[in-house]
Amino acid sequence: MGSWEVPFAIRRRVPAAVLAILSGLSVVASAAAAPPMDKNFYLPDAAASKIVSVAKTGNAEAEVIVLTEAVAIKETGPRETVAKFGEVYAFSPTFITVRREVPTMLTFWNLQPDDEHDFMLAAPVSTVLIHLKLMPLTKTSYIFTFHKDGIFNFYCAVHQPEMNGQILVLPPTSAK
Ligand SMILES: [Cu+2]
Repeated sequence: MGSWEVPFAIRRRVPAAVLAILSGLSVVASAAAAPPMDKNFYLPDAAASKIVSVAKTGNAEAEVIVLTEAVAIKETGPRETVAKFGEVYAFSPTFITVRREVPTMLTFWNLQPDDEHDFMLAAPVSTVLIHLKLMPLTKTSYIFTFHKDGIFNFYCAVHQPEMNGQILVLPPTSAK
């Protein structure tokens, strides 16, 4: 495990608060069964899988679709906003609630034809657990099973500081 390096292109766009979260992080290596990925992207390793595990197939008991939305972009404007803020994107929804131990399919729809996004999930202690690449005009699905309660922040590292969200993991219902 080495230290997590924020690529320069991202570093200059990631705000101090996020850099503080990301600094001192350990690299989470790809799970052995994971599909081939760029080395900058990974599923949870053994340690991270104690907090959240993912599967490509299986039975999900819940499903959430997360869109990437173009809030203000060069193709459709508004021009003044793009000039002032640069292109602005957001996840939709930005707040997701799941139950611990309930396999939940998260499907990301990258709606932009020419923009990559990603999904970087951090634990409450701010360790990066998962980093997925979300390719243009592509749906990316994994079944997530959280094993700890709490608030998990997620980020698109490409579009900081604006493209973020939170997953609230609640205890299982008493019926379970
Ligand atoms: Cu993005």
